[in-house]
Amino acid sequence: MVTVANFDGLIGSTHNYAGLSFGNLASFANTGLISNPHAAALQGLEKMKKMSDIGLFQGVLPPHQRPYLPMIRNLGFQGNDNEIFQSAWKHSPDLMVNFFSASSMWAANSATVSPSSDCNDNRLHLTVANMSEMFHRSMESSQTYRSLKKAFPFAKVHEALFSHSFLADEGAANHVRLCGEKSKKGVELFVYGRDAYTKSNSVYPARQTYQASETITRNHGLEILRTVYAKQSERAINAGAFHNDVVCVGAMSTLFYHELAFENTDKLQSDIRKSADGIFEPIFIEVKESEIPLQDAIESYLFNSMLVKIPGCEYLTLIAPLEVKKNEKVESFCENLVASNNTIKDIYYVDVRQSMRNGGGPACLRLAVPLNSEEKKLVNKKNILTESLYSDLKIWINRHYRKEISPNDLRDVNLMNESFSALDELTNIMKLGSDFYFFQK
Ligand code: SUG
Repeated sequence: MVTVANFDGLIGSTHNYAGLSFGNLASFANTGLISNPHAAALQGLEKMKKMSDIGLFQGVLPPHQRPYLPMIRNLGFQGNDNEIFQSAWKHSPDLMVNFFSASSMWAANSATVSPSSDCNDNRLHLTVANMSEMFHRSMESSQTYRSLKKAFPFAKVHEALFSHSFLADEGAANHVRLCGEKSKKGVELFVYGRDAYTKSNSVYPARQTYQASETITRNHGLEILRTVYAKQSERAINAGAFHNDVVCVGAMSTLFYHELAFENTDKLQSDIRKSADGIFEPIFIEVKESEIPLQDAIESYLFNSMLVKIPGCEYLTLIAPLEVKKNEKVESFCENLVASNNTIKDIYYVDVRQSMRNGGGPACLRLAVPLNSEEKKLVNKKNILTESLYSDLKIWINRHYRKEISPNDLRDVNLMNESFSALDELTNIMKLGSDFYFFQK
């Protein structure tokens, strides 16, 4: 029996609004706002707790070292930690903001995951995302690799693809796995924004290439017959759908998406039908532009809801951001959907507003990992959200996290020292191993 576990990124203590992601409208619009890392981390933790309380398997991935000293040193700044901190702020303030981003919280971008039943060696495969299109995110991959190896010691964790725009890869945010109730096999859908050989005309960056997706399918040993590629529409990218998971979500045999999400929706549907032949009947829930205009879909992040099967329920439940309720059109669409649809029959709301202001909704915050019953037992215990880890993390957040960070506060050396003391303590709470954060110093 395969269940989908969710591993959320624990939100780091330097969470701030630096407007680093061009093409991500929320990140851009909220540049310079004062952030609240304490509230952000608690919102993320409460979301995890809620998922665990409703019976889902909930995991936690630790935040990364921020500010990221190895990169500051790599750029030629010399001296002890305090000296490189001061000198990099003096000479390269625009660079420095990148090293503070708490962006590893968006675990959907940590890796692409293929369950063991889809892979030719019957092992769970994960490929760490290189995030090569965004400088502040491209430095996540080495720590993500160590983190995933630790959490899934039994799995084949692949290092990130070579970090170049040609192989730009943003992980599970551009990947959906569909399956039926009976067969173990599923269909894997890879969504890309551009072909690396063709010039892209999109105003905003297309952050996933076809070549990256294709490489992952080879490395995971997926069946060609059960693999589908689809191109994101340029219109969606230019409207602010920087990842496909901003306009599409799938679970079990259901794909729920906006009419304008893909370049060729008819082809997408027929390719999925062909790939699913003999194992399940796909269900497509397409939301028309006339029902919810793309702009409302992106502002409310409706499609960045998680679509989950709660144990004991025959149907699927949407775990939506509170922002859906703020948009009358989207909220009333959702009410009608759950009342009239046989597949998605319930909706829960979660408050992840601090993350949302940087363009990260409920689905961005988690990496979905389908696990069979044997694999569930092999997950590193310290990565599983238990009552005791939940309460330790809550105390830890209350002790270490600030309630305000303004752009200017990033220049405060105490913020670096506070962040490192917090990570030191987390090393112990999650038994990460003494070299987890500071081995590269
Ligand atoms: O990569 N925002 C993230 C949001 C990622 C959302 N993930 C998914 N859709 N799966 C990004 O654009 C903003 C950081 C800043 O501006 O400081 C940021 O990186």
